[in-house]
This record gives sequence, C-alpha cells and structure tokens, in this order.
Amino acid sequence: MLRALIWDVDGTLADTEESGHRPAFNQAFAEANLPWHWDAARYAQLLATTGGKERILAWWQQVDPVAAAAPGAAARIAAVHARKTALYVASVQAGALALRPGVARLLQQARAEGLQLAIATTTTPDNVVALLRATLGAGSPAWFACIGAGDVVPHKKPAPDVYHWVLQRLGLPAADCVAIEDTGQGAAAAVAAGLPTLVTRSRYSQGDAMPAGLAAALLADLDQLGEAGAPAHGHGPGQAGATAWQGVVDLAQLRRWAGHLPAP
Ligand code: XBP
Repeated sequence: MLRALIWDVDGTLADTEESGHRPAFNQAFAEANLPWHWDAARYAQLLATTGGKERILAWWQQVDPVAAAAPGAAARIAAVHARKTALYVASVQAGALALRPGVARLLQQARAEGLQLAIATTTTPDNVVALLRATLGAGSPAWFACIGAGDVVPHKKPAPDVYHWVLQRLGLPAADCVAIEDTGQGAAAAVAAGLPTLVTRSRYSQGDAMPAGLAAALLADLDQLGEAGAPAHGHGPGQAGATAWQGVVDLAQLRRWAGHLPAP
C-alpha cells in the first residue's frame, strides 16, 4: 500500500544546481578572495561529491592538498559554506527557481489522497525551507511529516542513512513509500534503504549512465514527471529500453509500477 512520497530536493523538486547552488558557491568564493570559479563542466564533475562542504573540501584537496589538510581548513570551509547558503537562500527568495513539471501536481494529489510527504536530501535545511516557501507558499514546509536534510546523518548520499532516518520518523516500512530522485547517487541511497524509487533526470544527470543493477531496481527512469499535454518519457520497471513509457506520473501510475517490482 502506498502511504508516503519521499522527495529528494536538488534536481528533483527544482533544477537548483545550475541556477542556485553553482552561482552561490562562486559568489561565496569571490567574496572570500578565493581564486576559485566552478564553470558548468567542472561543476558536473564536482557533483560526484554530495554535500556542499564536502564538495568544497574535495575541490580544495585537488587544487591545494597541503592547504586543505592544514589546521583551520574545516573552519574556513564552514565559513565559506555558511555564506554560500545565505546567498542561495536569498536567490531562492528572490524567485530564481521554479518547480519542475509535475511536482506541484503530484504533491497536491498526494495531499488530497492523505499520503504522507517527506524530504530526504543532502542539502542544507535552510535551503529546503526557502525553496518550498518560494515555490509552494509560506505554509508548505508543514505539508511534510519530516524533512531529513544536510548534516542530520553523518554519511550523505549515496549512503542510505538519510532515507533510514526519514523512514524511522514516518514509522513506515520502505515498501509502503516511493522515493523520487534525479541522480544515480540519490537513487542508490533510496534503493539501498529498500525504497521503490522513481528517477526523474535533471539537467546535470540526464546523460549519466546508471549501473545495470541499479537501473533494474528502479520503478521508472524518466526525463520528468510530466503534465497533461506535456508527457514524461523514459522507461518503467526493468532495464533501460525494455519498457519504453510515456505519460503523466500520478499516484495510480506509481502504484501500477510498484506492483511490477520484484519483492525485496
Ligand atoms: C544535493 C547536493 C547538495 C547541493 C548543495 O544532492 O549534493 O550538496 O549541491 O547543497 P541531493 P549544500 O540532491 O542528492 O540531495 O551546499 O547545502 O550542501
């Protein structure tokens, strides 16, 4: 029985990386007089490291491993990241980001049918609340039974920890939920937590290859959730290409797909 939808944020609710996170990182670097600028091609590579603080550290280790290991490096990263968060939140509040197609529709359908909603994300909690308020209204964070975000767990995606954290708070077995993700790393985290998982590819994940075992475990791998007159495209349960599908993802479709998944 489908009782809850658990949403990733970045790339899933909105395409936040290109118009939100990347410019905020770059502005924070400039303000801190760091000679770093992440263009889109570099950022695509750096997304392999989830978490903003972890991403900055991974970059610093590449360009200056001695400085990155020096005392005070973690505090410097924390300060730059705090400024990056403030810049990101301000840009979201100014309307820089819109929800992806079908997100508001599926959220509203889930609320109307009494499903629980939750968030499982690597990003900072302030970013989540700002995005929800800016796109769905001031009261929308309260629609979510729990918001698992940022440093709430020690190991970020692709570790399944944030999904375990959310499932514990929802008090539901994984089989009664669906996770919605946009990347292989996020999907790996959700699948490792035993969740039926739908992927909607985002700007930065659209060309990524999914490991065969992971691809076979997904409910579906689509380009978006779709809206009436503008359907999503991709494939349903099974290996890519085996079951080409187009349509609009709603709760009835999620239930149909979940019925086709092999028992965990
Ligand atoms: C999102 C992330 C985050 C953001 C930056 O991953 O990796 O690190 O890019 O956010 P996911 P912070 O969508 O899998 O949760 O700077 O706030 O960490």
